[in-house]
Amino acid sequence: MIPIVQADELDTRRRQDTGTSEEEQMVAGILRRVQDEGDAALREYTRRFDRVDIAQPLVSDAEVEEAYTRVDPAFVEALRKAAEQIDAYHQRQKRQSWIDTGEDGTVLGQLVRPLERVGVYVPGGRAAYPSTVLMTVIPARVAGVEEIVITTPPQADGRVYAPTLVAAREAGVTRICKAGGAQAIAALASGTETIPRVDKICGPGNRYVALAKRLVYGRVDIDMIAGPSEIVVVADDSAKPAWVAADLLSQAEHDPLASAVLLTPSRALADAVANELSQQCSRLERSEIAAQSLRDHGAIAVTADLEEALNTANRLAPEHLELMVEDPWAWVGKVKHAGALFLGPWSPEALGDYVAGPSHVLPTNGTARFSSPLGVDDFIKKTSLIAASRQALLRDGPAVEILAEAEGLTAHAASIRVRMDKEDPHV
Ligand code: HSO
Ligand code: ZN
Repeated sequence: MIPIVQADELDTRRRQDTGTSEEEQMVAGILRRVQDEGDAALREYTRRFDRVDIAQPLVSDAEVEEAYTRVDPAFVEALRKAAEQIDAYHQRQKRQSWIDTGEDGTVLGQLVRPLERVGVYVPGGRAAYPSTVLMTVIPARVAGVEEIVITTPPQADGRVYAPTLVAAREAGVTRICKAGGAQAIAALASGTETIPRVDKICGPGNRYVALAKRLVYGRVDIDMIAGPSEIVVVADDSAKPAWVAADLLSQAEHDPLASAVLLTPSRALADAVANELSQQCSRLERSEIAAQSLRDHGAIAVTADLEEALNTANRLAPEHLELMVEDPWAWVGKVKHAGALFLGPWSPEALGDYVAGPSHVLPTNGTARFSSPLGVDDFIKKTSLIAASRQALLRDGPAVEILAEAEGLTAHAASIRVRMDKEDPHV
């Protein structure tokens, strides 16, 4: 069921789904109405699209507490373990402001400041991953973001999926709103009576959410627009076929559009993994999704050697790259493009999806060529700082004057010249 192909036939470039112009117009209309009419428009869209009447979008503390009674205590415990390890990993990513004093007394520096308010979109129903709440909210909290709002569509009974509420509380969310789709993005981008306008919107969503994020970008910042999940496993004869197959399936079960690829120089391993895949896939709860993913977007390629396997992996720039080879550390230097790298037999991707520590929000669709996993850096910004001494201005002023005059900007030059009087009694 999984195609066996040549390495050079593999290509991650998938058609980007940007939406039709009608959809774009519809989303633009939603953005406009929410901006003009606030909560009233939000309520109406929730009635129309989610078929439920929400008196007001904010989730109360009582609702969150009630959600704890609807989940297994073992789930809360596992979430806490994950949260602790995700927090510890992101603590290491924090950046310090710096200030440097030069010999002439000039002080230069860079101040690191968190964003003030961040919004996280959490999909509803089956696509709701409480783990993604931790993986987006914790990096923001560690960065020092004071207000973190999540918004998620209400279920038919008007409540929010209980595991999402629990994950939000555990992660340190400050406000939870019942709103989904483009209207939720609109509310976060422009603010309503109950939902504050945020500075950045993160999180995955359906095509309408993605379209809305694209349209509000510029007014607010957004994270990446996530594509379907991907894994590339590079393995040699030292790998256990059953383990390789299990890891490929763990990605394939996400989505019929997900992609799982094995690159190996071993023909024997390729055949054994193909065999394992058919056996293990049929036993899965989501076997139909996984089978479709393997058939349409999966592949096994037998390469000339490990070198070629690594080169191919770099060309694909996958979201996840597992190295299940005899000496994985020896190959780390060859990895140029991957969202997250998993080394050795004891590091299945699922460990990273939930508890290892790094965020599982990673660059997809080959964008690991130029972008990074979601982390603390996504929630900070920098301010540069200049405090020059008189000596420095007297020394550098003439250069400024020349450059300013070359650009025809004489007011710039004059602002230097007025300060150049060596006899000035004020200094
Ligand atoms: N593998 C997914 C993340 C995820 N897995 C969430 C389980 N839950 C995207 O990289
Ligand atoms: Zn996953």
